[in-house]
Amino acid sequence: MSTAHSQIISAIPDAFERGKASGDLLFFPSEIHTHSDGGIDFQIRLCPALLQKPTLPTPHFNQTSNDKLDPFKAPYNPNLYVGELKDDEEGVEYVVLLNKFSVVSNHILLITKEFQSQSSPLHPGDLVQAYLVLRAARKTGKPMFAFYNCGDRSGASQAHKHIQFIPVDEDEDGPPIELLSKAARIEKEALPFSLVPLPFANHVRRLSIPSKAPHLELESALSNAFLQLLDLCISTVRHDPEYPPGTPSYNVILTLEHLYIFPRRQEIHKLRETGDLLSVNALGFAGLMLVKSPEELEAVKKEGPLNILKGVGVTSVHDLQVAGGPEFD
Ligand code: B4P
Repeated sequence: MSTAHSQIISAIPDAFERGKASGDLLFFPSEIHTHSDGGIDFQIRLCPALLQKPTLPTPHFNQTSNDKLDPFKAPYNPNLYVGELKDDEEGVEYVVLLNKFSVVSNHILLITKEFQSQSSPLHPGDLVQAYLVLRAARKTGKPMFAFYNCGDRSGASQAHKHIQFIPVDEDEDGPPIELLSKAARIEKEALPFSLVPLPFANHVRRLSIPSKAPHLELESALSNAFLQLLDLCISTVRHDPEYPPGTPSYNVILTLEHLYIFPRRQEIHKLRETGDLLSVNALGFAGLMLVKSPEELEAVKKEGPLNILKGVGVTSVHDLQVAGGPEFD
């Protein structure tokens, strides 16, 4: 395992405390409410303090940088800076920053040093570096999972390419959705599958990557899996006559064992009960929802997280076409 990735993981806790103490990292306390829906134990995080979060302008997801609005452009705030990584094969450099607006401790972002668009797909180097961060995190007993909000209907608020990482409990290998994927019995690991209990399109690939796989093998396994899922995502949205024109939006989740893509129709869900607008990002599809008031919490429980995700996701058209589709224990 690479020293660079281990060093990043080891540097996070001190950097987080430093960021908080400096006042440059804002931490918003929250409490978790578990709510079971469709076999997934959703964690709904109630975070009233987020109502105090400053409202930032949401830039358009251009292919070019808008320096004035880009918080991920050098020079980096030393109180949010964790370290740097380089993908030697692709020659791409990355910076690891702490999330300035943290709801979960030690939430980090892997950003491209040069501007790349958040509407662009994950490239082989992005996938490899993200996977190596996850591997280092698991090895040091501080497991994490990664997510990527791609496109302007995905819940993303920043246009500069950034993959995010959130820690999970030591005895967990990923977010709540991972349990469903682990339980899926599939015939061929090299084929994508869908989690059929979910009432929206979802494309998943199991990753069986040996821990000592050389860089090229890792890169090929991850980029092949990603391209398979992206093809399915594009074909899913093409089957939807009402899908808005333009580049599709989607959410990506990466764990050491699975890669997921969820096509997105819209960013915001209007809650039936309260009329509140709920912004959903990849974390919602991972099984982690965020609400800002007890009323919103009750409204989410009543409407059901899966119905909410169905509202912002896309209808599935591929379930019946999946070779060796999953069975569940
Ligand atoms: P995006 O992909 O653009 O969007 P996001 O995660 O949905 O965050 P958003 O900014 O929309 O925040 P929201 O109020 O919904 O990610 C951009 C990331 O960069 C964010 O993490 C943002 O905080 C961070 N960022 C912005 N400016 C920065 C700067 N100058 N330096 C460093 N980082 C900067 O949600 C508030 C927070 O809660 C977000 O961090 C979000 O990721 C997190 N969150 C959402 N749902 C959650 C859940 N269920 N559990 C835990 N955390 C959750």
